[in-house]
Amino acid sequence: MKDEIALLAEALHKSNHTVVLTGAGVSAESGVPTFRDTQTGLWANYRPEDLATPEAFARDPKMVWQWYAWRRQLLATVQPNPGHIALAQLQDIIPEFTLITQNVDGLHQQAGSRDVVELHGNINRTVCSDKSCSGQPEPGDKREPPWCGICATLMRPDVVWFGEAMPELAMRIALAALANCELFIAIGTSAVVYPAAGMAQQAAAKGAIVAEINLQATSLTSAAEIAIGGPSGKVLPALITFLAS
Ligand code: BV8
Ligand code: ZN
Repeated sequence: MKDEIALLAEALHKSNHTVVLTGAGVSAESGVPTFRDTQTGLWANYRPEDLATPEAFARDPKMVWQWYAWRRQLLATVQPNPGHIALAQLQDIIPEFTLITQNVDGLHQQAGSRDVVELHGNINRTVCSDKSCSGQPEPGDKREPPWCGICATLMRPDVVWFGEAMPELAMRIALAALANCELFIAIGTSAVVYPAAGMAQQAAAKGAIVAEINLQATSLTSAAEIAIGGPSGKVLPALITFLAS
């Protein structure tokens, strides 16, 4: 693994603009179950793909709201791990750096990363189900989900569900970064969910070097010039140490 880390450090030194795409694997060492891990406890018999949809919310808003409330409670007990912290340090070491995340947990920002591109939203934000309304719930509204204080529509988590479009600004920033990056690093993502899963190819099509850090092989691994098999919470700090040496 040392050789690949040296190769990635060299590619980072040479790159004038590096894009990193993270997935749930980067938060795994903080104790956050990855998306494809079987749901534990109360949610063991649900597939995330069946809960994170507008149809599920329309059918049973209370159950979907409680799933997110359970995930928020879990997130309130975890901290960014050394992988998140290393990515925040990397932003200050290399010239131009764009961090795109599929994660909705906000742990990159908690670790100090700036201008994080949240492709799938953020579980800690709640919005009115009517996209044109900026209402928030009345304080003390204990209904599950609470109602919008302006239009009395149901509130929902500010995340992108399956079948929903990406946030416009986040997507615009991501596509602009992919169009001129020289190095693209996919970290802790199974590369299953689109459009994020197609970003490595988009970067490669513009001549970028593609690298991957993951515990397991994914559909990106064979296309990656640099593939590092290991936990991001260990590999990323080792990369920072190498860059600083
Ligand atoms: C859209 C927010 C169109 C909610 C999420 C058929 C073919 C292709 C595409 C589709 C298709 N059918 C439908 C689609 C489109 C669909 C899609 O891609 N489906 C998949 C399932 C096939 N995509 C969509 O619907 C998207 N929208 O296409 O809209 C449109 C356009 C215009 C107008 C209207 C509509 C919306 C996708 C966003 C869905 N929302 N999250 C929530 O969180 O509740 S996605 C969800 O999956 C999470 O955000 C998660 O991040 C993401 C991807 O998963 P990963 O992050 O990769 O996590 P995963 O668990 O899968 O993998 C973890 C990896 O980490 C593993 O590889 C593991 O080995 C590794 N790992 C573990 N530990 C470590 C580690 N690596 C390193 N270190 C470790 N320690
Ligand atoms: Zn409203």
